[in-house]
Amino acid sequence: TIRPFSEIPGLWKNGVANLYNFWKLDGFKNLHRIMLQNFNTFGPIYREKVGYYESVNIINPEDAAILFRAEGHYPKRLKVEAWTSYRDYRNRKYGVLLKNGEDWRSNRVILNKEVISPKVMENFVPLLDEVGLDFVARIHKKITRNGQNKWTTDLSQELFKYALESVSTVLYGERLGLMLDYIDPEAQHFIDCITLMFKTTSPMLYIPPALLRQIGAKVWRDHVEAWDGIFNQADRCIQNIYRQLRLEGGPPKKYPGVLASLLMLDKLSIEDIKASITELMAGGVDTTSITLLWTLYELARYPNLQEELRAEVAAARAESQGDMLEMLKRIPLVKGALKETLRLHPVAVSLQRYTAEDIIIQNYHIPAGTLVQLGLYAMGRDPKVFFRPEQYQPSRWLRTKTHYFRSLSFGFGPRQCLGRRIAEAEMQIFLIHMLENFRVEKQRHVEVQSTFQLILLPEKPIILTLKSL
Ligand code: HEM
Ligand code: 2DC
Repeated sequence: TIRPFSEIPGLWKNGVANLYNFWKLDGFKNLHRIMLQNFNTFGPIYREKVGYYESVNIINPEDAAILFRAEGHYPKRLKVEAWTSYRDYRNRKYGVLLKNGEDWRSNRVILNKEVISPKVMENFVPLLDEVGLDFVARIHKKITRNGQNKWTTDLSQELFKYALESVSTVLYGERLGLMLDYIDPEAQHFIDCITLMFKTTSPMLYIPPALLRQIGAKVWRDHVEAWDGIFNQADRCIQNIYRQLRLEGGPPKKYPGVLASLLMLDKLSIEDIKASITELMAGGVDTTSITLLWTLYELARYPNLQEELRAEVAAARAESQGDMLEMLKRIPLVKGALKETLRLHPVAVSLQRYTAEDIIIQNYHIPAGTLVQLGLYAMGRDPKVFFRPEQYQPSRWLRTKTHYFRSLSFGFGPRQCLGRRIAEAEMQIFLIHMLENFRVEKQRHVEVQSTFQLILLPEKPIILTLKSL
């Protein structure tokens, strides 16, 4: 017999009391650990209400399959009110990230062609390869200056710059120059604004931004300042390309970037294009850079694996005579490493959908319109889902059986990450160049945990040593 919705275990009766307990557990930073613990307490499904945020949580791949089958034609994830409130407050349009319904779909279909179709990857790869080469050249210079044939550092700032340079070169078809010694202070400010924007979002998942705005709370003010900085910088970049396009007139000789392609295509309004380009630029920094940092950390922990990856890259280089597009087809273990990093250190703690129809999960009835969350972080560490989950083992992804609703780091279906292909290519190219040039080491016995700042970040700096090969 099917059990009713009201019998799902969990704490969902008193949102305010739960928010208080959540706050006492420092829940704003520990969401991933709290979710893991809730699955341990309640089993593979639980209901929860914290503040005004109400959801049903699941962890099994089979249940994820049921959820995504019921996502409907206009999949909708949790509305991040802090982000929509800012746009409403400043009278700015929503981009693809925040739109819903038909408006989302029609924008997304056009963006898909310019951002994640295989056809455009041919244009992106050479641009990204150039940034990768400049990055390793920059590290070589740092090592030389250091004078000891090695450089020990927290790479996160360098990686933020690599990520912003990569996504910008693809969006605008030109370089920002962030791999140089003296960078535009505006670009650095943009990077800082993104971090602040993420950090100030998490409390507002539980406390309505409208309320925080009324009482003039600092989080809200900081959040507005952060988005203002993001939009100002993106506006400058967009204006610049728009002006160039006006001056040039005729069709460009080389690939002009996503923005110019969208402008020439003339299928989306300029305001819609600006909104989504801004989101792509902002979404393209902390996500890939932190994933790369975690990957280097794992490779430093497993030196033998690092050598195995290096050998794969060397063979791929030889077979493809340096053609990067070809090379990317010959590095399954490098791809497995990135999947493995995202399994243990996902950017998104959870995936969410509002169900479009009634479904049954774990024998409970779940009515249409319910917010259901798949605990990605918890799933990645569940021994029932992954054999020896604590081990970093890229080769597990070489078996197809591993994949059934388990490889979900970028989300699923038509609403999955729009930046996915850019992110994957950018990260693969980065690892290729790093493995070809440096050995990565770390101090022993240093374990780094995650902290939740809307996305999951390392809770303390990751210090690595890079040695020239
Ligand atoms: C959405 C993960 C990098 C732009 C998402 C979602 C996830 C995700 C889980 C939600 C998908 C869903 O609900 O099914 C990641 C990870 C990244 C990454 C793990 C890198 C390691 C990027 C990059 C960009 C980007 C580089 C921009 C170039 C976006 C956008 C959306 C999105 C615009 C919203 C798409 C929509 O609502 O239609 N991402 N992301 N992401 N991501 Fe990413
Ligand atoms: C955070 O409980 C935890 O890709 C919440 O590039 C549920 C939730 C909702 C939406 C998720 C968010 C979590 C994590 C960060 C995500 C976001 C959707 C898109 C965003 C996953 C899981 C991200 C990082 C985008 C951000 C682009 C933006 C800054 C312009």
